[in-house]
Amino acid sequence: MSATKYEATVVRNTAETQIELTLGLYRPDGPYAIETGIGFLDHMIHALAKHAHWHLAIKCNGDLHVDDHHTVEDVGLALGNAFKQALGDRKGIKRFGSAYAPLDESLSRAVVDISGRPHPVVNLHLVREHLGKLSCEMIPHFIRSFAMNAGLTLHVDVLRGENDHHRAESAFKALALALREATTQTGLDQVPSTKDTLNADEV
Ligand SMILES: [Mn+2]
Repeated sequence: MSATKYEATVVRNTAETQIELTLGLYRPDGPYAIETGIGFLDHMIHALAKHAHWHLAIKCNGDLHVDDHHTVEDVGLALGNAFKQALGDRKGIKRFGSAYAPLDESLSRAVVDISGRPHPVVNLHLVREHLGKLSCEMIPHFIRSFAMNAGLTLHVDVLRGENDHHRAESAFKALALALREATTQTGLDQVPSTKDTLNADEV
C-alpha cells in the first residue's frame, strides 16, 4: 500500500492474471491509464473513475485467450481491495450515498453503504451476449467482485433503457456518483457507525 493518504497500490498476480493497480480518491483531475485488455471494460472503469473523482491506473495482463472471465473478475477484486485500503479507517466519511444517472433513454440508480458488510445486489437487465469483447454476464459480476472486496453494501439497478451500451454506462455512472457522495468528507472526526468501526475485518 502506498504511504500517500487516500491512495493505494495493489499488485495481484496469479497464473490467470497479473494486475498492477493504483487508485487515488478525491482526485477529480485523474489522471486515468486503464488497460485491462478489454476495451469496453476500460470504457466502463474510465467512466467510474471520472465521475467518482478517482485517479486510476490499471495494467492487467490476463488470460484472454481463455475468455474474459478471469480478467474481469480479478480487476474487480483488485479495485475493491484498493478502494478499501485507500479509504483507511473511514473516519469522517459520509458513509451512505445514492444517485441516479441517465444516458439518453437509459436510467440507473445506485445506493451504497460503505459498511464493511459486503452485499452487492446488481440488476442491469442487459440482453446482448457481448458489448465489444466484454461478456454482458461479466458486467454485474465485475460490480459484485468490486463490492465484495471493497466491503460495500451496494444496490445497482437499471430502471429503464433500450440500448445495452447505454444501460451499462448509466449504471457505472450512477455507481460513481453514489461512491463519490458516500466518500464525501463531513469534517467530523469520527467513524460514522454506532460500532465505532467500519472495518470489513471486524464484521
Ligand atoms: Mn459509451
